[in-house]
Amino acid sequence: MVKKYVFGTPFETEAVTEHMTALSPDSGVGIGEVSTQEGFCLRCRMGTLDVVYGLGEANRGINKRGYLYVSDCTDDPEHVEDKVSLYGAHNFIVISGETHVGLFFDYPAAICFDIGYTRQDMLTVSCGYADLYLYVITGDDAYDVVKQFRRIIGKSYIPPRYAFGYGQSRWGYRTADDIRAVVDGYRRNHIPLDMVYLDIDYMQDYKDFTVNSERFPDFAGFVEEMRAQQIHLIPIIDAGVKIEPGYDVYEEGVEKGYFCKREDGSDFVAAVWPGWTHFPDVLNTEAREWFGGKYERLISQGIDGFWNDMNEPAMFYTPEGVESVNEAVSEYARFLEAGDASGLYEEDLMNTANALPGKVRERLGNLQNNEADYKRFYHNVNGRRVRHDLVHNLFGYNMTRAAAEAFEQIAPGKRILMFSRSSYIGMHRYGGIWTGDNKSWWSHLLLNLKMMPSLNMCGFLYTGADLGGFGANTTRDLLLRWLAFGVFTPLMRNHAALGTRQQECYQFEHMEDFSHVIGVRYRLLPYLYSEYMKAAVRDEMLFRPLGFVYPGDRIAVQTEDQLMLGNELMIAPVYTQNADGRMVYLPEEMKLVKFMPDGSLYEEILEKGVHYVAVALNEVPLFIRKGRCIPVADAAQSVDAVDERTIKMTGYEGAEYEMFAE
Ligand code: MIG
Repeated sequence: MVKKYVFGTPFETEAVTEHMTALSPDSGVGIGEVSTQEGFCLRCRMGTLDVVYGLGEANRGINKRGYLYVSDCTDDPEHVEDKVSLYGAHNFIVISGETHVGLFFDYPAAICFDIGYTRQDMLTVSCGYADLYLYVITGDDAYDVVKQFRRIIGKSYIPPRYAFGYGQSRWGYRTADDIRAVVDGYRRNHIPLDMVYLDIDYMQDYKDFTVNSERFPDFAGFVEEMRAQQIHLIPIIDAGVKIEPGYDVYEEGVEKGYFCKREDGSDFVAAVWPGWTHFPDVLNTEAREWFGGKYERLISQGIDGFWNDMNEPAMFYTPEGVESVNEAVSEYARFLEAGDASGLYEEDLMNTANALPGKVRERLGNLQNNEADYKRFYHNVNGRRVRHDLVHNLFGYNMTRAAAEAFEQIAPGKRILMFSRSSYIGMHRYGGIWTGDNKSWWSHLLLNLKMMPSLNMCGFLYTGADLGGFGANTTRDLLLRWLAFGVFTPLMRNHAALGTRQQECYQFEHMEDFSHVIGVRYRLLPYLYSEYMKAAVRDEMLFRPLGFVYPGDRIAVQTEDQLMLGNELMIAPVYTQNADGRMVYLPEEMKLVKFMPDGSLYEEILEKGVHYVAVALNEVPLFIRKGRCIPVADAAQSVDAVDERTIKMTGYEGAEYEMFAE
């Protein structure tokens, strides 16, 4: 059962699509205690064995207990263990123990989930303003609660079929020839490939919807040339629109008043990749329609997929921020000249030889993504002016929605690939997400695994991480192990940052290992696609924690490094270096299937319990549930080339598989 409570005057985020009558919270919300004295605060006690699921794209475990998390979309590439905010804001949790209760806080500003951090047995959810909708969902078990939640937030986005292939990306591909070399490296070595991503360097001076004509002399022709090789090019779109007289997107936006504004009504300015930019006011219906319409420029040149970046929105600095650094510099100059220490920090007086005075250093350090800057601009929401920080978590959502709504006009009924960095629940209807700037760390492979079910709970099905790791230098074994997990994630993309070690599969020795591991993705495509479609159409999860399927099994409930995938499989990837296998827990008898490098399948039935499963670097293991089977095709070089006639059922004798019929 779902109950909707209203506090104060909430902002209508349109996260929930189902119309429901809002109840007054005067006699409680059925769980914990709510206070609206200073902002909003819900406190409730957790049982010792309760598990708390949810929060979508968040740090740490599948069970979120024991730490705190702040939904406050942030461009921060250092996803270390104590980071509390990443790029998304997914305010849905399920407290699961003797009872099972879901809570969705539909609130678009920063909100803190203290899940047993301050006190181990206490859940405290708090935010600055008591203006929100709170949805309280009760169900028979955790999965039942999730399904009810999914039902009220609308159907998940479905990408085109080709987007289930493997993609290569790198920040640093500049020219058509760079891209040709990548495609050639893959095709020549028979490593499957369906997509190559264009990062910011394809644009003319980082201007959205433009293409650098020196680097891509005939862009439409190049898109076609790639399509002839079964490759889709996926360009990036950034949130900031470059300020440049003569650039029509900039000029139109200014003229029509479609950019975010300062308090005095002038267009807000922030520096991002193009230099000074304005942000399109994607919370304004007309501006959203206008900005979305611009994607047509690339679609008309044959493009059928995009990724939206920097849409927290990220800022390097603002004129106001730079000014505040200058002020601190002047204060210090005054002190040096006249000995006036009034504006200085104590530490500066103690050590005037310090390279940078305290305040200068502090302000310089705060230039990027500064809290004060997020209070300096406003949105026009149906004629009402709304300060950005109050709706901060909705920007990426609405930028992506702008594109998706426009696609309906530009190419009605056509599926276009679309995924975003920043997001809020509701955006799952318009696109997928990738989980941002991870690192080439083994711990981030495990983090990738843990995030998948949490994201699915919040409706995000088309998701994945930068395989191999974005920042830092990858290693051959890390990339292979990460790919052996990535073959299961709907978005399967290898992406790396500028300046890092080359990370395309053909850069490493024994490329046949890569071609085999990625080939498994294509062998599993009939299963993965069919299960994805079922999950999307039936409001189900593609990845489930083991505890969702085996709720009575305490070990399953605590398993954080294995997942159920679709209805028939369990996966248990290797995520540590120098391992030739791993311990796997089987909550019931299952059939281990290993995709061997020679194309054969190794099959063995394993009893319920703990097993050490040997997995070489070039093998991909999975576990078929007792009495089930899955369709497996022959490997192929692209999604189009997967031959359905080669499908064979693999698993338990006599089992049947329900293939999703479109
Ligand atoms: O400030 O476009 O997360 O995937 O390669 C960095 C360059 C901007 C951040 C994205 C990353 C992308 C990078 N972008």
